[in-house]
Amino acid sequence: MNERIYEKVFIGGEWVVPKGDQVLKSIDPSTEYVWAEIALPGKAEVDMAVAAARAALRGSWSKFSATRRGELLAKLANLIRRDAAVLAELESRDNGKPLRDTRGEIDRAADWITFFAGAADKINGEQIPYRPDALAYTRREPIGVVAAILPWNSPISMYAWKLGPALAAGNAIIIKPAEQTSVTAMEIAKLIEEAGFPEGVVSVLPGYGAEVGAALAAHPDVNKIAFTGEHSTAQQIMRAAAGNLKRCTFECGGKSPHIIFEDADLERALQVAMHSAFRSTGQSCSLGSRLFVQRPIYERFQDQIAALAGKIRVGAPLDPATHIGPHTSAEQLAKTMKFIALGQEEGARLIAGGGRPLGLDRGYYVQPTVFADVDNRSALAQQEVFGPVLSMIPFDTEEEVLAMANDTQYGLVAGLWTSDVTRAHRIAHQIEAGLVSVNTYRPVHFMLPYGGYKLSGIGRENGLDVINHYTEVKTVVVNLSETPE
Ligand code: TXE
Repeated sequence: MNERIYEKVFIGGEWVVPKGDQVLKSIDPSTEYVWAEIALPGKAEVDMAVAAARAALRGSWSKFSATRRGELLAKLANLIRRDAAVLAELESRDNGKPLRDTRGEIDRAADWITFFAGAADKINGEQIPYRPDALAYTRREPIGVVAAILPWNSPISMYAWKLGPALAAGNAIIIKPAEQTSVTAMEIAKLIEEAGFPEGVVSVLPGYGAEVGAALAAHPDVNKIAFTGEHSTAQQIMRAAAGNLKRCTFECGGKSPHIIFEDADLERALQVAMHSAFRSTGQSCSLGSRLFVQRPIYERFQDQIAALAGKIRVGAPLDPATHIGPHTSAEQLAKTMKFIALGQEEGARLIAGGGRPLGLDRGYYVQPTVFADVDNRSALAQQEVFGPVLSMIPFDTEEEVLAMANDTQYGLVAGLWTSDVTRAHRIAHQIEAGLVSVNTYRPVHFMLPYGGYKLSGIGRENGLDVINHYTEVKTVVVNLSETPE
């Protein structure tokens, strides 16, 4: 029996029964049973949400002061904190992440929204010394209707990353959660209603990418798409968005290099390398999935990684002892198993995992898997697995590892461990990635701009930088002389 049924979706401040009679079935990845059903909106509901967003932008929302917008966001953040325990449990059921991870993710999502609540009334234009007899200044105006198309791997984080800056800057937003994980999006819609945002400022449209997502991407009255997902989907969205030249920001995954030099603090590097390879069952865009280790310490490191990988507890998301849960979907599990087979065909040496864990008969589980001696040009090292599969690659010199690290179509995150500060900066400057960390890995934070080079995306999220992607700059020039030109 389904435990959660949502018959209505949140559009224009109201709960609306979609015109079609289709439902979205959400599977609990630890049991493989459908556990939630959500009514599916279609083209009619997309039009309705866009019209409501436009009306809000013309009406009540445009009259809100920036400070008041911030207050509403802060209220929403507090409601998320209030309901964090329930939201975490729902997310663990829907997505498969262990409770301790979803709990942390929800707290962070509230912090993210709080940060942008504070930013709302600090979005300034500038005065420009254009001419002595003129006043020139810029205004940062909202772009308009934003459609946020979300992935399934970190549903609540991605919700917050997009909603926070969009509303702080005075836009209206339509959220389309991923079809695999829409339950918490529906729950947060209730909190948006409770916070008291004016109708139309936020609508939540669950649905399939090819239908609801594509309709939003092509809609002539949507002004911006904020997307996280696969780069080939971003390319489709870009084509669909070309009609009215929508502003687009994309965050599209990676194959990030994690580099350990022999002069590093090896104990810390080892712990962090493990965590960065297997967190979220490997379903994270920022994994340190290519682990480059300098030759003199390579063998020792390899043995330690293999031993630690074998100790990771794979299990049910709601079990507090679980380190990593199942994949979120059967498709993702199949993709991981395909890459494990491919790695072996390509001649990489399997040193840990490689199969399904014993004793877990149902659920999309897989063992944390480590391959050693991986060829950086192989498919295993070049393509995003999005599963708990680590590729270890030895190197001798700084030049060699830098060339290999940059030899990828992606460029999201990079990490390096060394005690040589000059080398650290030298590499950080040459690496083609949007976020480089030294002696830590992936410091993702609301204050720090985040996004990719190359196929990892366009634009940045987080930090005050992201506000540029949610505003249009308007230049105003006022002639102050008596003789207008
Ligand atoms: O992604 P999709 P999928 C990578 C990861 C994963 C792979 C496939 O490697 O294995 O992508 O995942 C919506 N128009 N990442 O297939 O399809 C879709 O409904 C508009 C990395 O799930 O890109 C969902 O809401 N929207 C990533 C969202 O796009 C469309 C996180 C993402 O789904 C659409 C997720 C269309 N034509 C996957 N087609 C990261 N960067 O963290 C789909 N969608």
